[in-house]
Amino acid sequence: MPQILTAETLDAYVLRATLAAEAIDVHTHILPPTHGALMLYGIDELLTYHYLVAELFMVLPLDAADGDADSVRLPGAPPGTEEFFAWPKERQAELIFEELFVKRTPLSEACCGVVSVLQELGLGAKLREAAGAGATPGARLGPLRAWFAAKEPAAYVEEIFRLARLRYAVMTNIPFAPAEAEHWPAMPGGAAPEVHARLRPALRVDPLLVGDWAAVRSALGTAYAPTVDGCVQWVRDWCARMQPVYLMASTPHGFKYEPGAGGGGSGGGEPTGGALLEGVLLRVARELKLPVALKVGAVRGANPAVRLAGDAVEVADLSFLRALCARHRDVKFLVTVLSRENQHELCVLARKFGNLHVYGCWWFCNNPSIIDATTRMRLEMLGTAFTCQHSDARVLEQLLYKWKHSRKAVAPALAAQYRRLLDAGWELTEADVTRDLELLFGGAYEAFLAK
Ligand code: FIX
Ligand code: ZN
Repeated sequence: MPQILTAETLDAYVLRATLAAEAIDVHTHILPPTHGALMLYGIDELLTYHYLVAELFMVLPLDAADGDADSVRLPGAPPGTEEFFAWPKERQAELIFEELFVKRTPLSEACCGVVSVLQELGLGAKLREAAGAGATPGARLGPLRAWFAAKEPAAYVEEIFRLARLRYAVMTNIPFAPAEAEHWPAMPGGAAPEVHARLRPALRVDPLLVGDWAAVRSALGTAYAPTVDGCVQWVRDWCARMQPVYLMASTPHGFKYEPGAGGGGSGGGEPTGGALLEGVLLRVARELKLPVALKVGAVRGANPAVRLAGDAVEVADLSFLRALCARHRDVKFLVTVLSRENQHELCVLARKFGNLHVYGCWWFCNNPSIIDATTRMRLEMLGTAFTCQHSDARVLEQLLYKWKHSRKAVAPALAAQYRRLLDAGWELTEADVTRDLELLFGGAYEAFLAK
């Protein structure tokens, strides 16, 4: 007998089912244990997440060294940005903990995330001790550090994925970063490396979308011709080596797309941005039937002094996306936007183009209030034909809080939409909810990939 949901049982059931549903994380920055120190985990990595670095520099006094070369810093004064980044990670983490968790209540979503993670791992008491009056600043984090240090990385990945109720996560693999590239076997001829079973590769190729020929040229090295064709071969080889699930790039701010520029660059001069986009990225995507995942709306380096924490957001002009989807109907685009103002237009475009799939609430949109509003709108406009969330986790344990907080934000939005359906006269079963959650938490993404 199907279990029929009523107005009375709906909310509690949807919350329970959403918290329990297994999800696919379609975009993270987690790297496998085989990448050694590039796999980030533990208390120091959690505390030095760039979201928290941004919050630290909001509360520290202005950095005189940034603006006035003649000023002298007093001994014991808080560090400027340069000095801070020169410190060992442990010292950076201690300052962030002192400023954001001891001197202040850790209220923001990113601070609250650290608290959630430690609670999920059964470390709540150790956290309270660390933040308590009895602990001295330099020694606060010692017991927490010791707990994480005892973990064996590969088994720990498995443990976290089970706790977060994730099937697998897609990584961000950047062949332009030498420290990452060296972990993949030499090609041609190198066998594909064993990647942890919970992680799948994605080939990140921002310079091709940005038209950054200098970066592409240096990645080609001496083994590839510095031409569009050489570049195509380089991307093909990386795909053979990595077996990515998609190609990914984020657009530069103010991005424009000029259709038809793909033919240039094969002759003498430097390939143009259009040639790298159409003649390389879209060409390889089409040839290997790989989707292109786009991230739209970041303004990189708005404050370069704080490094990764210095990126900002813009309301993007999405006319480029309309043109891309219309012109390249045989290429599939997975798209997320950073500005909440772009979310509505993105939904409309997804309704127009079967080659466009919307995924996740990215970064500055990955806050419960925005997830709630965005998910409600997407459910109304797209039904279950979208992927409601990705974590963007950089540190392994962030999977715990990002998914827990997202599930709690998605459940009421979903229940509200079901309530409308009940009011309209539909009979809803528990099995319907299970099927819908499967789609929203990764099934619709996999169906899009298989299209
Ligand atoms: O471009 C990206 O993949 C972004 O997610 C990152 O650049 C960003 O630093 C980040 O970690 C956001 O969550
Ligand atoms: Zn990301």
